[in-house]
Order: sequence, then structure tokens, then C-alpha cells
Amino acid sequence: MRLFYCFELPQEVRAQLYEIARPLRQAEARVTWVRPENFHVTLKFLGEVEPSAVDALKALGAQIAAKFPKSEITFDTVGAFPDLRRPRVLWIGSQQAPQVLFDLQASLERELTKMGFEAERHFAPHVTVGRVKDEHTARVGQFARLISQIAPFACHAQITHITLMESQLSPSGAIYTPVATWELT
Ligand code: 2AM
Repeated sequence: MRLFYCFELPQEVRAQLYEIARPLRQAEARVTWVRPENFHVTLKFLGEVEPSAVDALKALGAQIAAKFPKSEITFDTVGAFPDLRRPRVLWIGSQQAPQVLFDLQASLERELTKMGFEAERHFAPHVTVGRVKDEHTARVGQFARLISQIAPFACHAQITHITLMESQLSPSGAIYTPVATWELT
């Protein structure tokens, strides 16, 4: 099973983020646009996991959720990974995500490392809205131009749950199915 932990987002937040990203979709580039129903904040991508490991991953999700409070993130920034000169992943993020989200992610990561999963380099909370399919677009700088056309915004989202999500890849895009969800404290 291909699994990851994430924060799911309320439907109205996903709709707002989809609207905010609208100017990007004018780009003349091959981009796979993420469907708004699939918008989420990844906490940790696990990759292929044996079904026998799921019970331990569920126990960990419950343990982490019991330790951290609900919080709010304000999405206010559009950007690209690795950077705007080489845009591969187009995202909406937050310049001031609450510390508690970083603490939660670090705690989850620490426990997963003990279970043998590899550590991320660093956590940058974001919602991926598109994946650029041709390197060529990097050179023309069009994403920087399109991003500059997006008016300042502040989209508030309540972070209330952690979800262990299954991702099934299909030709028409990933299909995400929650395996388990835990309410934060
Ligand atoms: P993202 O958070 O930048 O979008 C499910 O595939 C989620 O796990 C995606 O949201 C994706 O990135 C994240 N992810 C992290 N590393 C990944 C990898 N090597 N392959 C696929 N998805 C990955």
C-alpha cells in the first residue's frame, strides 16, 4: 500500500485555494493540476508499506494526535519547489505556520525513523496545486509572472485531524482514501 500522513482541509478551504491558484492555470506549460478534492498538507510520505505495518502506523497516528492541540494555519503564499527558476511543484503555503504543526511533524517523524522510515530534510507545510511536467517552462519564468498577478490573500484553515491516507495511482490522477483519521486534542 502506498501511504502518507497528512492534514485534510475543509471543503471550503480547498475551494478557496483552488480559486487562488486560478491564474497559474493560464500557464503555457504541461502541468498536472491537482483536483481540489485532493488538496491536503502532507506530513510524511511513507511510500510502499506492507499491509502488516498498518496497525503500527495506526497506533502511531493515535499516539501523536493525543499529544497535540488543534490549530489554525493561514495560507498566504504561492511558490514553487525547488524554486521559481526551476518550478516542478507549484504550491500554496504559509509564511507563519504555527510552531505546533512543526512540533507535531517532528514528533511523527522521530517515531517513524525509529520504525525504519527515512527522515525528510525539512518540513515545509504546503498544499501542492500542480506538478510541472516539462523542464522547459522553468526557463521562461512564466510562473513568477503569474504568481505576481495573484492578489495578497489570507486563507484560514482549521487543523483538527491527522489522517493516514492511501494513495492509488491511476492514469486520471491519484485516488486518495483515508485509512484512519484522528482528532487532535
Ligand atoms: P506534496 O505534499 O508536495 O504534494 C501523496 O503522494 C503526497 O505525498 C503528495 O502530496 C506528495 O507531495 C507527498 N510526497 C512526498 N514525497 C513523495 C514522493 N517521493 N512520491 C510521491 N509523493 C510524495
